[in-house]
This record gives sequence, C-alpha cells and structure tokens, in this order.
Amino acid sequence: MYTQAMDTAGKDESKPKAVRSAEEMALEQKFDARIDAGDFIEPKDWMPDHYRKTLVRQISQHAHSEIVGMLPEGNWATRAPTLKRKAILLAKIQDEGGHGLYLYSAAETLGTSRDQMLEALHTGKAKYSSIFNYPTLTWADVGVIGWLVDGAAIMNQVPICRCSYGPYARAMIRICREESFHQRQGFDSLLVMMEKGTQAQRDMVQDAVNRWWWPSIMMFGPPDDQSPNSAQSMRWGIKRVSNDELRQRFIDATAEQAQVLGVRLPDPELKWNEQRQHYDFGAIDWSEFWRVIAGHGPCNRERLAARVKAWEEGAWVREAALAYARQQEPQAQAA
Ligand code: FAQ
Repeated sequence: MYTQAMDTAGKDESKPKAVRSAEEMALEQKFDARIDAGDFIEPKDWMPDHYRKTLVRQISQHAHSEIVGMLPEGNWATRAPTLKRKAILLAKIQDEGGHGLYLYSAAETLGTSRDQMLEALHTGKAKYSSIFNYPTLTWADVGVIGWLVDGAAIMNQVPICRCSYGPYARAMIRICREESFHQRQGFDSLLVMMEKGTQAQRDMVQDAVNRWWWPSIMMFGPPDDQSPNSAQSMRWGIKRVSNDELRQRFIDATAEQAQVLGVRLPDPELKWNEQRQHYDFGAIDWSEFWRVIAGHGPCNRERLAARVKAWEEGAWVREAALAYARQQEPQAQAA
C-alpha cells in the first residue's frame, strides 16, 4: 500500500512499443528530429507513447512532491517564533500548493486526469520525493528545508525549464523563481539563528543540518549507473543534466554556503579537490534511499494518511464546486 511505486499506467504498458507501421516510423523520425533541433513538443503534437508516459510519471511525481511537501512545514505553521516568520512560512506553503497545481495541469495536457493521478498517490502506487518522508522536529528544520531542500529542488529544476515538453518547461520558470525565494528565506532564517541566536539555537541548527544533509543529497535520485530512466529521458530532452552531475553541483554550492553559515556538513570526507575542481564527498547510504522510496521511511504512512484524510474531508468542496458549475452552465449557454 505504501510502496510509492509510480506507475500510473502499469509497468508493461510503460515499456517502449515496437514501431508498427511505416507511418508511425516516419512520425517518430520527425519527432526525434524536432527533439534534436531543440523544439518544444506541445500537447497536440504527435509523440511516442513512451515519451508521454515518462512525462506523466515524472510530472505527476513532481506535483505530488509539492503537495506532500507542504506537510512537513505545515507542522510549524502554528508554532513559528514570530509573526514575520509565520507570514513567510504560510506564503511558502501556499506557493508549494500552487506549484502542485501548475504541475497537475501540465500533466493533464498529456491526457491523464487529475483524479487518476491522485488515485495513484492515495493508493500508494505513485511516488513523491523521498525527502518528505522525514520529520520536522524543531523550528530549525524549517530553515534547513528552505536552505537544503529548496536548494536541491532549484538545482534539479532549473534545467527542467529547458525540458522538451512545452507545458512542463513553462510551468518550471515560475516555480524556479519562487523556489529561489524559498531557498533564500531558509538561509536567512538559519543565518539569524547562527549569528544572533543563543548556543542552544546554534546547536539546534547544527542538529537539523546533521539530519537533513544526507536525505537532501539523495533527492537527486540514484547514481547514474543505477538510474533506469536517465538514458531515455536525456535522449528526449526531458532531463538535461544527470542525477550525479546535479548532486555534485549542489554539494559544491552548499559546502561554500555552510561555511558562511558557520555549520558543519556531517561528512568527514567532504573536501575540496583541487584537481577535479569539485568537492569530494563520502559514500551515500543508498539502502536508506531505496527503503524510503519503498515506503519504509520515518513518515511515509503519516504523509499518505494526511493526504487521504484531506481528500476525503474535502469531498464536499468538490461536490459544491461541481454543483455550482452545473448551475452556471445554462446561464453561460444562454448568454
Ligand atoms: N524520491 O531512473 P531514476 C520540491 C525514483 S520538489 C522518490 O533516476 P528519473 C519542492 C524514480 O522515480 C522535489 N523517488 O528516475 C519543495 C524511479 O522510480 P520509477 C521533487 C525517486 O525520473 C521543496 C527510480 O527512483 N522534484 O522539493 C527519487 O529519471 C520544499 C529510479 O530513478 C522533482 O520531482 C526521489 N528523490 O529521475 C516542496 C523534480 N529519485 O518511477 C516543499 C522532477 C528517484 O521508475 C518544500 N523529477 N526516484 O518507479 C526529476 O527530476 C526526476 O524524476 C528525478 C528522478 C531526478 C527525481
């Protein structure tokens, strides 16, 4: 039930189909040429089935991540330390909800309904980002989510602004602008605690960094040689930069920011490598990542239960909106 196996259409159907006719082959060649030329593919354009399914998988997983991602921070909406921090946090959580909605809309242009996507989430068939299965134990976790989780999200999402599928690429432009604000507010909140806070507050920040660092660098997905979807997604311009390369870019940027903040990243092997012009880092515990995405992280059950509860308790709102729309229909036709 909680396996998060994202496959809204069933495993076998998501495999590439053999080209059946000369006409289909010609269409595929034309499609490949458009990808090679860097054209955007739009909803009404012909596209291979597997391209469509890969996009629905990735975009819906991304949308679910934004929506489930509201929960860990939502835990602190009533307990933010000042009115200013509370207003910022509420705005950020609303932004994440908005991102989910743009992304569901982008996925709907591929012919999968929002109800189908939500059904896949609620029944545990769909994945959402591993990172949101960890708890937010202290106020510092909220700052660290902004700094590290939004920071990782931006690193991964900026290249998606150049994704070959037009509606996804366009949705990402606004999302990235907002994520950039989220990252900065997280960093700012931590900096205030580190520079002006008490020793107990500084310890709280360090503890949050210790808990979130490794899960954050797992967000980029498995190593390239264990990433079954990467080769085809890169060929189609859905992914522009590989999981490992993005992870390295993130580590390079964050290691410098940690020095400004005055926190230690919990990796004794993290060290600048002059020859590579990158930071070296220690081994990632991939067994933890696979456990979390298989449904056995610290909060998988809690997160899914919260989404299902919200869906069930919101049924009356959907019914009222539909009744209102039906009521308006004859008036709209008469006008
Ligand atoms: N969590 O072959 P790959 C955010 C799965 S938004 C869970 O490398 P792919 C905003 C993957 O689905 C964060 N599952 O897969 C925010 C595949 O399984 P499948 C979300 C993961 O698709 C901030 C299997 O492992 N961002 O944070 C993860 O080529 C703060 C093999 O992997 C996006 O979704 C993971 N971390 O590359 C909100 C960005 N990684 O489907 C609130 C768009 C991998 O074959 C607060 N997505 N898997 O059964 C992507 O860029 C890609 O989908 C990757 C994975 C890079 C995540």
